[in-house]
Amino acid sequence: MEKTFIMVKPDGVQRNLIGEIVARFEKKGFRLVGAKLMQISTALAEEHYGEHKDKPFFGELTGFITSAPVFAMVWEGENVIATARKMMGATNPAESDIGTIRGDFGLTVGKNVIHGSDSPESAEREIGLFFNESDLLDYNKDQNQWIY
Ligand code: IDP
Repeated sequence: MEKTFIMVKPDGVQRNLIGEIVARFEKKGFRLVGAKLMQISTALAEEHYGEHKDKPFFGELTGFITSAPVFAMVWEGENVIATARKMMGATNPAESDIGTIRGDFGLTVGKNVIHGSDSPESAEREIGLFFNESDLLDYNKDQNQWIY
């Protein structure tokens, strides 16, 4: 089953949105397989956002993501990578549809509440950066028989 890396960014944690965001993924039918509240180091931030290292906002982005705790998660389910991106909404909250997480809770691209992997390759890389294999649990959820 497909897995993706989802992170409530510092603004989402400070604004008490962890529960709201977890609830949306739970209610959709996805299964939480790992989670932790953590403070990201500069080295991890620079590696995670490595594809943006030449962008003018790279310093702002890594500075922001290391400024306060984040809530890192791994979610599993059919088509979870693409579906989570739809649930998050467009990168810039000004363009995110209402009903999406960024559309409902964000106003600016720098503080857009949530991160989610954008491809299977990113998901594998990001899960590996933030979690050990042993942090991820495989357990039965009886509700799955009513979802699949
Ligand atoms: P994504 O988070 O939707 O995948 P990316 O293009 O990978 O979007 O950008 C990573 C993050 O960088 C965004 O979520 C956003 O917070 C931040 N970002 C993107 N563009 C800008 C910008 O122009 N100024 C400040 N931050 C930006």
